[in-house]
Amino acid sequence: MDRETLALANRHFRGLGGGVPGIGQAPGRVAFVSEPGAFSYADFVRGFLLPNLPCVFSSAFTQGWGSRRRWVTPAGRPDFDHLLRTYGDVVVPVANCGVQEYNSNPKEHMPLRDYITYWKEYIEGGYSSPRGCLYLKDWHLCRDFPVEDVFTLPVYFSSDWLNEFWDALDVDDYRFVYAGPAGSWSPFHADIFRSFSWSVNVCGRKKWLLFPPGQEEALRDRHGNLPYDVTSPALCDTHLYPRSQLAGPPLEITQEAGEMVFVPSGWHHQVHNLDDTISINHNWVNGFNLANMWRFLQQELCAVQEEVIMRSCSGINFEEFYHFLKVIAEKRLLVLREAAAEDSAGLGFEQAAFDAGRITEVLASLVAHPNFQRVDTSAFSPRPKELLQQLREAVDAAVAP
Ligand SMILES: O=C(O)CCC(=O)C(=O)O
Ligand SMILES: [Fe+2]
Repeated sequence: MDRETLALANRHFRGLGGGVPGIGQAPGRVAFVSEPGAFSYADFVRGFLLPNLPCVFSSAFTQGWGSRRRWVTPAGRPDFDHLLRTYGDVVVPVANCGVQEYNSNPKEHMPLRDYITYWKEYIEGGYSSPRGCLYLKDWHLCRDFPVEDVFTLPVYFSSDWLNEFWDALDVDDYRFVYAGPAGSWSPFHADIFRSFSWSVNVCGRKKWLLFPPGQEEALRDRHGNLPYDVTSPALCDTHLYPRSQLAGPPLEITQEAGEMVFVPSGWHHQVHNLDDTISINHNWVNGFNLANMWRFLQQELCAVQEEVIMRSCSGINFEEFYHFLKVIAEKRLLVLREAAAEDSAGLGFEQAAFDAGRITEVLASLVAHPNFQRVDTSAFSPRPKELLQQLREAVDAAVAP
């Protein structure tokens, strides 16, 4: 991050005064970025991260990726033989698109070999099977095969605290492979913790339906529940969905092979595979959407009232959120104190200053939260208020002329 972008980003968040950005008027269409050489990280911050708007990057951005070379036949179809040879024994999660379980699909686990056998039979059966339409989702390929040359992380997505945090703990990640036949789909949702996501089609095409934050409120049914399928004719039934007429149409994207979609924070979406498709999808959080994550966790707490239940709903409680902030904060403090020349994302001193500033704001709010004040922090190292103090000093020093 350069100094000018840092100043712009700081002004943006100061202007919000701790609030979360609205997006104002939703754009009529999604921007397309065609030229890697003519589009910098600063352009991405200015055009998409700060205003929280989606965009599509052309396939030129993923030209050299190992997965695009090796997982795809010359005809542009999934190379089942290669995938079988390389990953056939790996056990992968598979969702059944035909069965609704709350607003999602039940999952089972099977070796990739069995999934590919199913997939081939599904194609031979004219895209139909007595087993229904099965969709391989959320396969942690990078966790299973850390050294494979599958993709090159684009610089735009390189400030990725969720994966930085999990990598530091060596436990988990939010890096996924999806693979499924034409017709497989992901029900209407917003991403975990209001994270951003990026998604690249290794082969095949996807249709995305995207709704800006807040639009989903008009799509709730009369019980307040969000729809499972926004294309369902039931949404026209004003008795069932009293406010659906107020919702604008979704922004539509047809994502071609090799193209990369940026999904901003808190945008609800539904995704349909138009061909036999393999994609790489990551969820990521950083200084630009940290306040959205924090607001989401507080809303979850209001919804469930019990922190223990909260953990089972969103997968994280306030104590763990503190731990997440602490791990990232300490790494940024190292950069700012010049003990380390670069942060792990390689985005430099200004990025570390920006990150520390964003953590300071959210940590101050966490420390002041009554539920966090009930947590016994006496054994935490550093204590939350000490960390806050260290961050404030480092941020002040970083902006000093
Ligand atoms: O590709 C899909 O089926 C879903 C992708 C998605 O929801 C995401 O990347 O956020
Ligand atoms: Fe998603």
